[in-house]
Amino acid sequence: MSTRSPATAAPSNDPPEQTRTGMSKAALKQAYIDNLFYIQGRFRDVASTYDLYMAAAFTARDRMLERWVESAQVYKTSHARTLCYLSAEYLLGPQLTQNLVNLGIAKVARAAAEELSVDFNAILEEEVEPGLGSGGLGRLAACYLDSLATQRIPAIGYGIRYEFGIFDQVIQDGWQVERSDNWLRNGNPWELPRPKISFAVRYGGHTEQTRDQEGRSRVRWVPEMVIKGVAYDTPILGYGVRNANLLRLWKSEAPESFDFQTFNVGDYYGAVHAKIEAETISKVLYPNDEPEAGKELRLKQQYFFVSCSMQDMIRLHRNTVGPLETIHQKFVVQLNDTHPALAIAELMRLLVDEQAMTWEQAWSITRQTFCYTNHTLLPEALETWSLALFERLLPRHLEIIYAINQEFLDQVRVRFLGDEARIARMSLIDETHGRRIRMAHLAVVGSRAVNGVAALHSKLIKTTIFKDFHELAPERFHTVTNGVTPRRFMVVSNPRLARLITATCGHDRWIGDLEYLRDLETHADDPVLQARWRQVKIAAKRDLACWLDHHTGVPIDPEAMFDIQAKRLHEYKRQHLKVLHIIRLYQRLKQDPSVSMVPRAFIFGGKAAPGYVMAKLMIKLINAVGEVINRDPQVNGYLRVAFMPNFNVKNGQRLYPAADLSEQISLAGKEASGTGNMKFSMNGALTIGTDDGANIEIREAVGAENFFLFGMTAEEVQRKQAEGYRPWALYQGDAELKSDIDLISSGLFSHGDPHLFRPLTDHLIHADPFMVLADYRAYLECQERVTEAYAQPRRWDRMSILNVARMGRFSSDRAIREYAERIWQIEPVVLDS
Ligand code: B1H
Repeated sequence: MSTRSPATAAPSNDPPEQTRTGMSKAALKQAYIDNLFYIQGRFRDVASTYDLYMAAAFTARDRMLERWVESAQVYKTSHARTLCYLSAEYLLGPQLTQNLVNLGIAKVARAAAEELSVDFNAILEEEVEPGLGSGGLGRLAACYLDSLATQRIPAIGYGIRYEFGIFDQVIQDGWQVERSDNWLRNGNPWELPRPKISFAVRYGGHTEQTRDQEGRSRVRWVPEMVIKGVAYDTPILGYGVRNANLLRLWKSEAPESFDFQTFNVGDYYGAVHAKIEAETISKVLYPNDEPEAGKELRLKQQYFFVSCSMQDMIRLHRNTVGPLETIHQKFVVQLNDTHPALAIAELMRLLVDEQAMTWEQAWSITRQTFCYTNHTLLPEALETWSLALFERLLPRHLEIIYAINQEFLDQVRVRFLGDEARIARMSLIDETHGRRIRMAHLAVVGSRAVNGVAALHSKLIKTTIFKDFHELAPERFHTVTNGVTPRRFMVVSNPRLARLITATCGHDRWIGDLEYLRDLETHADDPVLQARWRQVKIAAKRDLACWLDHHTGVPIDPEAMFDIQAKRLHEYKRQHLKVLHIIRLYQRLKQDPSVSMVPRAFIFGGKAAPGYVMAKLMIKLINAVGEVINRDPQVNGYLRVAFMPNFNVKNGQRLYPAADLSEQISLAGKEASGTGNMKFSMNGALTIGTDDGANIEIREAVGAENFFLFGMTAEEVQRKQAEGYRPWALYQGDAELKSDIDLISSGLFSHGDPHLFRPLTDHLIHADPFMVLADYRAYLECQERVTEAYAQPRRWDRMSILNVARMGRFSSDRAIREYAERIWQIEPVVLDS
């Protein structure tokens, strides 16, 4: 193609009015050329790969907008409820392939591009993913957006348009180094700025008592600072349906480009400073596990997006339905953890102060509007805000929270006469650690439904952090086990497997209803399928090995067992337990070079919070052990260790299809659900895992004989901790364990420096809060069973096929249907045609 005018594709067979968004190959080619020309201002000969990517993205987007407008029109006239999903994080991942799959044109679009001599894989590599989340919680929100649209639930996802998402991780000398993620630098073709949809957000100042015209007392908030939130919309398509929903992210701006009043009195620099301060609010995502750092800005962020979202919800209600008294019938708000829990106080403020509603009516509406999902029991992740900071930033909201608390505690007093200890435990204000606001208590008190994210987790919240609340109102507690979208984590990331499943089942209905994977079950022993299954796996392993070699310099034999642990680095997830296993195998080989072993490639991926010193040391340890093992010809025929840098959605999509073994080894009771466990298993990896989170339900679903379970149960953990856990005794009592830890302390992995890993080894021996030592022996024994099974390929293949066949339950479609039916009471809205 060597053209200067855009109109060069072959004539289209679509009717003329359809050419812009036609789905035929000819229409796609024409649209592609047009977009390259009219949007990028380029013709083929001078177009960069990035221009080609943008043209492809706009070609997809045009088709998405058509569905989106249609959905908006139908939703507006239907009386269906709308779900507002409030989340501080959305880890969307690359958009192009996902959108083509959901449009149903993945194949034809690729063919169209190739006929134009465009290397489709190269343009996919060009895409920068929006990393607007830090881990499972953010990715869950993205899976739920996909499934909400697919299940035809009218929904708006609300969040923050961070200018910098989760940092990019590079590994230097074995250490994690953070690089800022400037994902917007080349523009974002998927979003539509909505400068006219903007709201004022206020901070600071004080409140005043006033009276309205009827003489009723009112509160007026006189803020110190006012900024503006502007909407940026991203359309979200469903799969196999015409429904499209909306992700609306807020960007903070100064109300005017300059504060002219200040400017006129001569404080030009002050005015510019105020503008910068406003823009700072949506500037950067905070990685979690960051103790205390940047707290004030984080609270500002939370209030910022929650205030814009609640104002927008009221505006939408006004535009469509009308009387504010019915807003809870039109909208349900789901809080993704406590990060948006301020929305409860904000809706109260808007209704009472700005809409002049009575407190009683406003509270009744608010209580019927919100639902809250808890994602963690870890004490350090349970959000609290210092009262002093809160009062300084949000004085009116503090008054509202006090009023909610007083009314709530009065009820508790009546129910549990004289139980003052209970009052103190349940209060929204924690008086034990210098006065702090407990966001989880606000979320529970202000919601009509509270849920955990897996069966065990939901049971634990009822018996630990929310025990008192459960006693007060047990009917409000629910469980919805997490799920992940098979579109992204099977169809997009593992097309070979998707094709094989479709060919074996004789249909592709499983993509829209994952229970249909059951059709694979009867073929689990079929040697022909098993051989193909193995080919698909080895091809994915080859792809990953090639990528890892290129990016880490570690050569890996695709025939080795790929044993993968990919998730955030955290002590409770116990990457160091995995390292102890590797060191054990290493020592076994060194002590007896004639010993034969199933070759294994240990592959890790994951980011550590920048301020989490121990997690960063764990990354260094993995790389240090890898360096010694990979270099040693005596062992490197059997063992390899690689650390995939920058584990994000895109890189995750390279890992899941290639895994033979999935490591889900958190201390029982600590991982609320886990979702990586589901992604691996859907791609045919077998799981070695503890009795924790969704592992338990995965094991039930796939069958105990197809799952490698080890370690203590959550109850045993609790008992052991109550009895007094003594890691030192375990260390002294197990010679192999001792020698594995001692090898780390010896300096072998740190060029002779015995101090480098001391903080880690000392902590294990003397404190070991996540009981690595207690599960060490059981883990090693279980790994023996893994090795034994892997040595029998037909048995392994059968187990792998059955894992996939029985994963239907872990589709996010099922999770969303449960939310819609049991918690939200929202009906699907079917679009014609
Ligand atoms: C999960 C978080 C989280 N639980 C604080 N909690 C954050 C906490 O930025 N922060 O301050 C961010 C995230 N993330 C995860 O949620 C659980 O650990 C997983 O077990 C679970 O699968 C996932 C989704 O429910």
